[in-house]
Amino acid sequence: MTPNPPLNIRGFQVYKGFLDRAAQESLVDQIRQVASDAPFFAPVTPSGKQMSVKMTSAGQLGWVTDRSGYRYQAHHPKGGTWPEIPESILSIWRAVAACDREPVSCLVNFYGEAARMGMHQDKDEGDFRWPVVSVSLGDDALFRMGTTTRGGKTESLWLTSGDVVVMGGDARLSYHGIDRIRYQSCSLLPKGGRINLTLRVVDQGERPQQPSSP
Ligand code: MD3
Ligand code: FE
Repeated sequence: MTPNPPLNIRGFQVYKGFLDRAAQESLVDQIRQVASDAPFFAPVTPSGKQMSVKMTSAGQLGWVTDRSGYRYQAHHPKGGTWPEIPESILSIWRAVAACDREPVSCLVNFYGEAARMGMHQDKDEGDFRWPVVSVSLGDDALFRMGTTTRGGKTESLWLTSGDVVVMGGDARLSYHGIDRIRYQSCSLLPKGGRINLTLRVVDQGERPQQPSSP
């Protein structure tokens, strides 16, 4: 793993082609293993809307949403703890995150043909001093990054398989989303689609988190 220097776009560090094809394939194997222990589920927003992505997690805490709100929790919605974050995924964090903390959560988002993710901020982590690291696998995705104000100026960038993005510092609370994917643009996942991993440090203090709303 000898990365090209990152592009810096609005404070987001974008490492194009960070993972070669072999590394991507082995990550997909690891994610299949995670998903066999903690199956993908269909998240529902607090207002009752079905999200178009499917999700699961690895690590001590996973991000979930349902009618009671958004939150990190120690168990899968169907019960049981989340599997550990695979070592190969932790090593990506160590290579790019430039911080002493290890991630406690690895959210796995799966995008099928029509999936997207609306503009939002990530604010359920309790402590925003730590970066968030994102890994893209499979089909190309149109990533939109904004500012810390809803409705502010945005810039778009195609993320492709093997790209790694670090959101830290001022960019940590920026609005961002995925407008669409280019279905079957990449052969990594035989049936097409995109997987995004997001690695995060979550600090909930002593108590489990109260669910939040948008
Ligand atoms: C910018 N996921 O899970 S990853 C999410 O591709 C999420 O699945 C998208 O946004 C995806 O919350 C985008 C890029 C990303 C992740 C976290 C961020 C960008 C971010 C946190 C702060 C700012
Ligand atoms: Fe996000």
